[in-house]
Amino acid sequence: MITNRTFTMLKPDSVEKGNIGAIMNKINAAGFKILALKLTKMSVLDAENFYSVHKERPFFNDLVEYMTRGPIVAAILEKDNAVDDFRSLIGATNPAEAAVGTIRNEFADSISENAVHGSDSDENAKIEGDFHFSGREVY
Ligand code: FUP
Repeated sequence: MITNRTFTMLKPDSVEKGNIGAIMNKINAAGFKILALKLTKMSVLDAENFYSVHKERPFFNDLVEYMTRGPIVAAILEKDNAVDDFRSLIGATNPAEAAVGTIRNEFADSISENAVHGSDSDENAKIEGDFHFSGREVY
């Protein structure tokens, strides 16, 4: 099991607001190495699959619409303790509860449009990275 990689998406609101560079700077400054990176757009089917764990939740349709309304930046990141350290860097799901200095505190407007995704386990980091990148896109 890979334990030093995580997967992130800079979500459509981050791209729309011109925050790609500022967020990537924080990721670099926190010591993450970029192993894979691209601007891409999720289809409705992609988003429904990616967030299938939430399919019974009341916010599911809004989440799929949000995640498919424009391009995202997808990346695989490497660092010791990557999954936990990256979730600390992005902060709580609800930006109103995200600690000062975290990415969601700085760049997210609401729980439904919260700027970035970070994998919640090593297993999901691998699944999510494989979902977005082929082997030849990972360095
Ligand atoms: P996180 O692991 O912090 O990305 O959060 P979750 O997996 O719990 O949620 C995934 C996405 O669902 C969030 F990024 C935004 C959306 N969501 C809502 O819109 N409302 C909620 O109450 C919870 C999550």
